[in-house]
Amino acid sequence: MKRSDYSRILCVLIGCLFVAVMAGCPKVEKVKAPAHKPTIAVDLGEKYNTPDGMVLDADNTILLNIPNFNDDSHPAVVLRISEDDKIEEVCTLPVHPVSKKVGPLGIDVGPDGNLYIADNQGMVDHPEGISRLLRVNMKDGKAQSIDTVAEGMRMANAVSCFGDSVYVTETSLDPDAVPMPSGVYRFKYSEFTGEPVKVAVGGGDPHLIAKFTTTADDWTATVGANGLAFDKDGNMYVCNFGEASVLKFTFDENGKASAPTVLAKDNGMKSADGMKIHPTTGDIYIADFVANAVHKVDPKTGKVTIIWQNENNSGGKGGLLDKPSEVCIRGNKVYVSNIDLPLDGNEHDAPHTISVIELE
Ligand SMILES: [Ca+2]
Ligand SMILES: [Ca+2]
Repeated sequence: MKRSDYSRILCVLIGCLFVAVMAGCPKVEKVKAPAHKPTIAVDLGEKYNTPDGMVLDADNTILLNIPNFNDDSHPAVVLRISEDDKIEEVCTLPVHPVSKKVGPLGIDVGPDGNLYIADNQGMVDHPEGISRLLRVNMKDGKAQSIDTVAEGMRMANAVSCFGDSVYVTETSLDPDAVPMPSGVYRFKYSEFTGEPVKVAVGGGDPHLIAKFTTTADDWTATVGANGLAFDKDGNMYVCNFGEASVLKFTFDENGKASAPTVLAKDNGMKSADGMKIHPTTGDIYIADFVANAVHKVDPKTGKVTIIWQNENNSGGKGGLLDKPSEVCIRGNKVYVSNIDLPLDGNEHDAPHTISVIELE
């Protein structure tokens, strides 16, 4: 036998050993195949230094919130990402009269074609309960005017339009409580007739239709309800950031939410931030801020597949994830917002990017 034949046999044996070891591992499937390596979809530059919420619009463009938390000398805006990944501004968002700042996180498009945006005032050092839900009134793809339609939340975060209502996650109802409560608000569009709907701060408001708690032994204990999505059957999924879990809620015939069940927890997830449901497969995709990862969660079994993960402080170079906070699915691609907040051992650094991962 030639020396090269021995090498080949050795490689096969090592390969078999690797497969055998992996087969004995828990059900987390760690995929780092080159096909999933993220690249840069959009290099946003300093003017758009902090990206967050995204949603696919009806014309297959992506709407993207830019809160610019990391350098707010540039105003917070909504961008549109074209099908060939070019950006244009949709509108500049109005600052809050008290804080003189605006913190747009989640965004969704209503059945009226208008944009609903969570203004998280907790992120701009005003957690006392002045967070808002903004509505950007649209016509022919252009912003016409902007209204505040609801106010009184502490940490308004994700937004999801479903049926006759818009839903908003409240990431922290009481930061001092242990375990820390958070939840989901529901506003019917029919309530938005005049003055903004005012919710009572702290959790006693009837608009709060779901509530749960978060327990963790580090800073993530103060970050509860985050990503939000509905499946085709009308079930509601909510990310519990600090517990690295996905909760599922069903509704009865009167629209009352069930108690949550835990669909998935840990299993490779270190936090659960932004979330989207794949329109054809129904799989749930999650941005994991702490792990610098994107996960796929099977909605039936709760099985977690790590689509991509890289080390902390990647900088975002070449499209590597840099504290990802949101995902958005377009065709066979998952776009990822790198919010790049200076938390959890991360530095805010250029480039400021939207990454993209190609699925099979
Ligand atoms: Ca970066
Ligand atoms: Ca960074």
